Amino acid sequence: ANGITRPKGYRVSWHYNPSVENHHFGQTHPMKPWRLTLTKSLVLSYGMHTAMDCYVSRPATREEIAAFHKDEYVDFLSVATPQNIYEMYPELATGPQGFSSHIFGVGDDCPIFDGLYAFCSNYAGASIDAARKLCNKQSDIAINWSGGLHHAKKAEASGFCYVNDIVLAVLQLLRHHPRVLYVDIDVHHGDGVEQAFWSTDRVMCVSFHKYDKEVFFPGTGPLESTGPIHPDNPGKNYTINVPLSDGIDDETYDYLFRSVVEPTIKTYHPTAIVLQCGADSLGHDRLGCFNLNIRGHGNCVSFVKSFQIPLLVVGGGGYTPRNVARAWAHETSICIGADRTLNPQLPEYMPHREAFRKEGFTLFPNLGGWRRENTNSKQDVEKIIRHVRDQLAEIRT
Ligand code: TV7
Ligand code: CA
Ligand code: ZN
Repeated sequence: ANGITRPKGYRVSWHYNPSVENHHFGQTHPMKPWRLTLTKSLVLSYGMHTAMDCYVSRPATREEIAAFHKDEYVDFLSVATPQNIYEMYPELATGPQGFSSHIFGVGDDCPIFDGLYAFCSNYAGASIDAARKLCNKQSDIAINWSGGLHHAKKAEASGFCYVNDIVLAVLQLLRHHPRVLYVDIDVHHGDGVEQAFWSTDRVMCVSFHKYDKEVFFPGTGPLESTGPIHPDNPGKNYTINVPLSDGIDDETYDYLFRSVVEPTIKTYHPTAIVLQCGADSLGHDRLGCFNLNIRGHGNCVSFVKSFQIPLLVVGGGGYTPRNVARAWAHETSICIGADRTLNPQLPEYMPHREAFRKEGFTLFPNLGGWRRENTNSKQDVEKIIRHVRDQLAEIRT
């Protein structure tokens, strides 16, 4: 009745364990698992689940997490609780306001909350499951909106990320795929993934992000950061960074995204792609500073999908929950080829409909123009495109 049908000629799978919704970083912390509840509400109310293979993902095992993370760090995550953490590390109690400690990165950004390990193993398990579906060719596009936590390091939590599900999924893909392309449209730099694959040519990392060294988190990802410098290192030139400033609009972002991603795919010939869809690059995000609309953000998904290469789609940041849900529901519809079928008016009857009242129950509120202007000049954009073109010329085989 809602006109949603399975896509013709390809398969999409959705990987999710609703237990991730039961975890909370803290009252004032910007990361709200509620955005995943709202996303699910929209996806199900639009009937999009009927067009996908839906899996309740299993938690990642200790061994799976240890494929990237250091054993001591996995041990720490699996035993730390809000009750025992100060007994184990009294130093933590004396930390300054707004701190991140040297104890595996724990602090205000990455608090120890109840059920932390269950939360981590569940979002990571969903990304690994999704990667396996692509490897065994049961899916052409696999989606995990609870994943995309791109800052986590081998033995350190960072920027709301504890376990790097993207790195774990890429390692799974590398078992079957010679070359994996990683594309990251979160407003923050994808530093954890970049660092993990810095010295290999089997993964090419491309991140678009706000860059303002020492001011905007995490402070890495300038245009010149393109991999190791040593000529013998295979990773040289296999990292692409697209540093941006405040207020970038749909048109500029779309032009840049196409101008960077198309030549990258045509040069690198990835056999699988991972797309991190952090929704903090939307206008009106609580932490972000860009001006993108839901459609502008979604155009990146449409463009990557158009290459018809096995695709893993993950979430990431996004701090205005109702808009995160709008974006990821719209992007789910793009994945199943139903974006022209969906009614832009939200379903009449759906759980949590009230959460969308402010912008008037539409999937596409106007999110542009809240930061008065786009501070990325035509010259800045052209400089980036030239730099990427020259960089790709170095690796053309
Ligand atoms: C992928 N920005 C993650 C993005 C991670 C950003 C940061 C906060 C923040 C944390 C809070 C909080 C906050 C209103 C915003 C240098 C600091 C400054 C902690 C207060 N309110 C992703 C991480 C970033 C925590 N961190 O890419 C508890 O903002 O800038 C920083 C570091 C030190 C720590 N303090 C912030 O989107 C998922 N944190 C309120 C309560
Ligand atoms: Ca990014
Ligand atoms: Zn982010």
